Amino acid sequence: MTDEEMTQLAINTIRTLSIDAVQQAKSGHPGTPMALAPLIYTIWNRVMRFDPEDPIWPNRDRFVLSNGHASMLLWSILHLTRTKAVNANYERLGQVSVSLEDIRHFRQLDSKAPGHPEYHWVSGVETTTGPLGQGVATSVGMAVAQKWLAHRYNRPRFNIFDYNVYAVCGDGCLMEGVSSEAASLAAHLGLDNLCWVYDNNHITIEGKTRITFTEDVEARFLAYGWNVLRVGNANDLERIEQAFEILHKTKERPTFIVLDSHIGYGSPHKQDTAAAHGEPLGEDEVRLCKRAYGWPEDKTFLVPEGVYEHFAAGIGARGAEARRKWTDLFAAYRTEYPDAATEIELMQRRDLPASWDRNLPVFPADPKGIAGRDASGKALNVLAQNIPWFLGGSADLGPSNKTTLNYEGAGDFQGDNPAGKNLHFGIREHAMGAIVNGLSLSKLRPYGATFFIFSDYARPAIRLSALMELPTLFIFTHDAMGDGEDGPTHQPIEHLASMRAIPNLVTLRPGDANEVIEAYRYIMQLHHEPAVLVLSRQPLPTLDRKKYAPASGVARGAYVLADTPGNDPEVILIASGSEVSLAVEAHEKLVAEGIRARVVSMPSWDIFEHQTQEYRDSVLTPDVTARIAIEQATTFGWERYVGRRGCVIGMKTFGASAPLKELQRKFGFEPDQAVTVAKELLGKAQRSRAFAAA
Ligand SMILES: Cc1ncc(C[n+]2csc(CCOP(=O)(O)OP(=O)(O)O)c2C)c(N)n1
Ligand SMILES: [Mg+2]
Repeated sequence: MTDEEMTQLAINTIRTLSIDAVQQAKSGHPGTPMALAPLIYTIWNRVMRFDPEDPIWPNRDRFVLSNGHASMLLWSILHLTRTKAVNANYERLGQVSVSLEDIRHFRQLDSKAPGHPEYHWVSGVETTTGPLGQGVATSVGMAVAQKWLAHRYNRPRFNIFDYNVYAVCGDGCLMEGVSSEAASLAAHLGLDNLCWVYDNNHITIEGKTRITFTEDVEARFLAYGWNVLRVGNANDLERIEQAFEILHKTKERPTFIVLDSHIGYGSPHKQDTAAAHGEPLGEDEVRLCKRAYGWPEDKTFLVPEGVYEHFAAGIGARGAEARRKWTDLFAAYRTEYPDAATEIELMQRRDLPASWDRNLPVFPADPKGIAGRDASGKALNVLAQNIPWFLGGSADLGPSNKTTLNYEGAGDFQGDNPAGKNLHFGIREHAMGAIVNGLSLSKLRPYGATFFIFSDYARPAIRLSALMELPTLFIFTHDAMGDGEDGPTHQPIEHLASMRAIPNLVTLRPGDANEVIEAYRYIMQLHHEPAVLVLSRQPLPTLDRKKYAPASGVARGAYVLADTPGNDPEVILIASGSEVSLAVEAHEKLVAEGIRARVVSMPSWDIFEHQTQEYRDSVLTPDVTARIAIEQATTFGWERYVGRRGCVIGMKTFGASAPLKELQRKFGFEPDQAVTVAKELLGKAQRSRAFAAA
């Protein structure tokens, strides 16, 4: 067999595995794998530096399949390259990541060939994709990370980090706003290590793109500042390879390759139609396709002789050699630069440097206090100096979010200053979320920030962070009505509930400056969960921790902050954030009137839910049914803690534009209100309007 014939056989193996898997599963997307098999073949077998033996080798090229519905491309190539599996502790397991059995069980429970690419479930998947646009946007974070890592760790003769990032996307990805945000920033930053290949097939689910997508995509990317190339035939391997050669020579601009393709290539009845997109071809059409490829029509899941060996001789040999060279290089690097080498190794395991939390401030009691965002700013500036690879920024609200790192030498990340630790995302919250994910997938410790209200604009990426089990951090300030005059467009209501509803996401709303610090202490030690930190704009009294319980209780999600002498409450006030000091004030008043009140500070439902039943019962004593939750957010969900006989002082409407004090009065966020409700619950007062409203 000639080389060319072998290549064609390998490409058709990708195609037919994809076709057979979708047919077997009776669901999935065959058309795009059929069209893009030559592209995937070229990237993997001829271009990428990736060692299937070690899919987490730090200097590997990254591959992102942003059009995640074409997942069979990834399962096929991971299988054919015999990429090995690693576990969540980054240990290599020796077995293959995706077996032929997995592919036979495409989209079935427990198969390592799920519907869409899932990071953390399948080794070799660099990021979870499926929500269109996320993959390409995330790839920008990966490219930023490479630039930052190269600048920090490379030395003369030691190119420890010099990898590229390849992302493949379709019409859908480029219609989504998030990709535009990310593309704009990628060009601004001059990310010449980044390449997006656009599968220009003129088809989406509803039919031809002419019904909805008629802009000049190339001109758009040129205008952003990308280097735009076009390959007019998706089956032309030489041209595809040539385009990547140009990418490698291009400086200071990312590269965008428009690849004209035919969805369902080879299918006599479905090629170039939306029918090839989202359903199995059908038995008869499958046979016709195989005939067109010169494939045995009655064979399924066939990997012809020589195909595994062909990939082993291509990406296998090239990747092994590249990794071997790098491993030797790194050994020499370790001798010359032991500290830098140690940092790189810590980072790979998501560990922190020794004494990462030294100099974290402790705030003295202060009735005037300090804003959550200000305490956070102090913590960030300490942590970023202790942890070199802890970095981040805001979507143009740094001065408001107090997320700017302003210590000497922190610097701004720009194309000409890849050392900078302050990332400027611009007003691009959604891309910020995805880029933060990309940075984290590259093992940096990143944070992104904006007003809590605009978490809506980043939510899809935050959700993926949680799904991927990434230890990212999202800092959201202006957490409630503190910025009163801005009015209801800026006042979060349902946002806490919405964050709390995302599985595996740790949401924290600390009640004073020391709780903010403890929140950071908790967050920084996470390995597999993202965190959302919800902070006040306005000063919150710093509680006297000699009088009240220590802020270290934050690590348990909720804790008894103030209690009755015998730890024997008749009413429990539960609060988070700015309402904690309100609850404490109410507590003082109740105690003065002889009512046995307890205050529970509850910065995090998520953390609390993970405590033992015994601990939870010690905080929320089961037989105390007089419970009041106080939170400047939707009442939605608080029933679980106050029970049927409790009461929630919260929001059931949008807010309003007015000074904070007036809003607090209007919506009942005042200590006297809490006192009244407590008495009502205990049957010690007349039923009031407030109680009826709550
Ligand atoms: C954010 C988002 N919206 C909608 C979908 C559902 N969806 C999956 S594929 C697809 C069409 C994508 O068209 P294109 O990217 O051109 O892919 P092709 O059919 O050409 O492979 C849609 C709407 C999705 N996965 N993500
Ligand atoms: Mg398309």
